[in-house]
Amino acid sequence: VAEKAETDPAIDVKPEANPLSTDANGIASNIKFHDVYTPSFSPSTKFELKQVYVATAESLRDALLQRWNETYKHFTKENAKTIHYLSMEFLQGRALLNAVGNLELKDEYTEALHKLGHDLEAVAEQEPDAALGNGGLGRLASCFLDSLSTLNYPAWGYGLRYKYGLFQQTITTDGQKEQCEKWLEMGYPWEIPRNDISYPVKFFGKVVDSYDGKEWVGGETVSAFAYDVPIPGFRTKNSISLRLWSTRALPEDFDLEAFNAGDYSKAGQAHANAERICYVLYPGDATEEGKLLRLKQQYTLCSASIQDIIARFKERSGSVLKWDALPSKVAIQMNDTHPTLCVPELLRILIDDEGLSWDEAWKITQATVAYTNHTVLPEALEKWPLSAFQKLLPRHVQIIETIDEQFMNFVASKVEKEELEAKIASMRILENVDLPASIQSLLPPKPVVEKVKKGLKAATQFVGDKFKSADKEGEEEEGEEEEEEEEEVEVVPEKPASTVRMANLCVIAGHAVNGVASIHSEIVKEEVFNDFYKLWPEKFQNKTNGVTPRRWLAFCNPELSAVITKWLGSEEWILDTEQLAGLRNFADNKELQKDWKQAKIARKEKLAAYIEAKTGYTINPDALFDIQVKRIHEYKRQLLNIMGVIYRYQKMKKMTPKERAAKYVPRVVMFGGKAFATYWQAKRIVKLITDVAATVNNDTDIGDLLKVIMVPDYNVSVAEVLIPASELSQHISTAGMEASGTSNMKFSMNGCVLIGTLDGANVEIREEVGDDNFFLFGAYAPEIAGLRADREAGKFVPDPRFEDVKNFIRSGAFGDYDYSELLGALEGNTGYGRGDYFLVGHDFPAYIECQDKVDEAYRDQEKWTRMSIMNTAGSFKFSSDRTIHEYAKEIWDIVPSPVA
Ligand code: T68
Repeated sequence: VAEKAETDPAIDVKPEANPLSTDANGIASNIKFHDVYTPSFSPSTKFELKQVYVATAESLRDALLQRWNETYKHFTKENAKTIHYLSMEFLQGRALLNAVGNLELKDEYTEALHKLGHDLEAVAEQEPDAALGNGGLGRLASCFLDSLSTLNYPAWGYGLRYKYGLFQQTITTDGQKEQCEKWLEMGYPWEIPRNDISYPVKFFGKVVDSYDGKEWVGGETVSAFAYDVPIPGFRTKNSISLRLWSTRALPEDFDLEAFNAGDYSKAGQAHANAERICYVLYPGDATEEGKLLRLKQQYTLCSASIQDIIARFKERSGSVLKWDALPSKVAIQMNDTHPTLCVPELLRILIDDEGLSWDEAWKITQATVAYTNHTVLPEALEKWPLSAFQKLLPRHVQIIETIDEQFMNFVASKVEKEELEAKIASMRILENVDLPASIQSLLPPKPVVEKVKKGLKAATQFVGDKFKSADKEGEEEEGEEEEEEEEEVEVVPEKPASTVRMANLCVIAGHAVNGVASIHSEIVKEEVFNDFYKLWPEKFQNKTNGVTPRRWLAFCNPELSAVITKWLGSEEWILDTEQLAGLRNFADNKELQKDWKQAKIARKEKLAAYIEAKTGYTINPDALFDIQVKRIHEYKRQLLNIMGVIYRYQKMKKMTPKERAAKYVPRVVMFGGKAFATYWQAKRIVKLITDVAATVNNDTDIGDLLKVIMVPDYNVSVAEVLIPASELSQHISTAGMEASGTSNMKFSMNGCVLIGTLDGANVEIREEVGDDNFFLFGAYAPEIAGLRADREAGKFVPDPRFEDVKNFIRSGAFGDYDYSELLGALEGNTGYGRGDYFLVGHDFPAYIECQDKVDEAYRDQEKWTRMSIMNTAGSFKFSSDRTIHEYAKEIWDIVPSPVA
């Protein structure tokens, strides 16, 4: 130890509990205290990065806990209306630098760790990402929590504590490989298990009539336990909580008898069943088992959260419990349809457990819940097979049937009799389910149905018995002659599977429905939910997404932040992003431009080092850094990007070195993103990117002029390295298909110029930063349907340059992998996934021409830097603080409640 003391400064620091210290000495001893007295590792004289990370996180947690406790006490005392944000996904990323940043203790922690012989950034890198989400939807939920806490709103986040988050991606010569992600391996020092908070969550069983209503009996019950992750606000004492549920069976469910008899699997069956629920984010749902598991997950989130919300409401109500006051105290936001079950669950508890009437319970539920839609892709609008639902949640099915019937009655009171059947078919919750008699009787009498020829299938699924009787009537009216020609059969219509349409339930039950960018909200009103919009225009709103400027600018890009603060004169922009617009005044200022470029190059150098470490490729920090990061999906069109790269490469190869250098600026095209494990087309795109990279990056003719990088395992913390270093970023989805996008906002905030289609939030970003500072190309949303129709009619003539690129890939220029399935999807005339549904071929010429303009603009560095400044300046609207204020005022009706 004595020997170590000379080299290890940590030895000099005495372990001492200083949970609230804000000076470096006190913090250092507190970190040491945790290393010694709340250890996670064996005692040792070594105080290495992993140990330091955990002890530092625990020290920060002390400070957060104090804030959390005070905030909780304060909210309880004030009993103000609270928003409960329910989401199956939260993409929190790392917590350490966010916590020191939000607590404004970065310098103090840097110094404290220095005293302990460590570097804050290196320590922070030990933390695994909490990747409890797929992409934009999950990250949005995390940004919202940051803003809710910062803006002092009374709020809770509710989610699931998946043991394994989104898979870890490795990139090999075969493309993407998935491995289990293990964020809990070292424990998770940020969470606080609340051993006193658990709720029973029940599945299966049956419903019986009881003397005062319905009773759900039998079945199996698991317990959902609460784990709280503190969410610190910036420049406030408020700290809210993300409550994550983890499922376990109770000790009494362990079958000791079976165990002693040697039947271990039977003994632990209940435990295994319970724990399986929270094993992985997004279990594959291709099988019946998978569907059931996913539905169990959704119900666990909803049931535990609703019980928790109600327990708190009761506790705060004391002796004056008034259920009709619930909506004045509780708002619930459903992040997409995944938490839809909170609607029937709230109804069930109010009716079955609390004894309210249907009408009272329905009124309260409607006034409490609201729904955000994040997608217009039909395959992403959730539908559950009614059979699985019935098995798992029999009482909820009854409740949904009642909502469905009441809704149909409502529709009947609003629409013409003639259109009733069609409207009901498109809008009701249950699909392919016979109409209840009460609704049948409202339909106009069926016209006489023509005789049906043998083998002909019924056109509609909703006729059931009526079909047969109508058929018989027809028989009487028609003559013998026809009878001879057409052999009559009794038609039993083939019934497609009955499903529960979650989005319809959300729209019917919610008091507000919102899209996430202006163009998307219009599509929601005019297309996806048009019938509902006509019924309830007042329900539909837009809430353009936003991102937290703390994590996504102030903390991840300290260099640029310092420049912004210097030129704006204060740090106020971190809380009030509108001040960023002030940068416009200096956009032409040479001094600012110099500062700006220096900040950018610093981040580019960091990224270059990162890329080298992760991929082995060396990239030139002076090249144009061009980045596309997002989930790999055909509609996001990474394929368009890589085909553009191939086109560029082909052209370069045909030029002399001199011509090449004159036409092109050196460019590094980077991709990042994960493909869902069974989404083969997406995986082929990853494979193509890696193949192109292997060829282009090793081509000595090309050198630094073009490099292609597939950054492995893209996640929140990788985004924090990529985004600040980017100069051009690609948001090139088929118009009308990307609901919003949020990385576009982060890039723009970090002074990156966007190339994109007029889709999602691109539309609004372009409005704010100005047409000159955005590279626009491609078809517009209203043109898409016509273009697809043209294609189906065989009218599309592909650009020869597009054909060349396809042929080049087919020629084996990038290896011998068979890309015919990938390229085949770009051909033919029709069909989803075929006939180039995503219009890559249509937009290709405009895209490559637009990319030429990018090169030209980049050559003029002064102009480019100005564009970059104008992007940051114009990004002020895209703070999640603005978004949250809008939700608070226009949907949730909540007000800030800061701790004094
Ligand atoms: C994204 N949606 C939108 N969905 O694609 C994106 N889906 O345009 C938008 O900016 C973002 O939401 C935030 O509003 C998603 O990320 C999913 O991840 C998802 C998960 C499960 C099922 C369906």
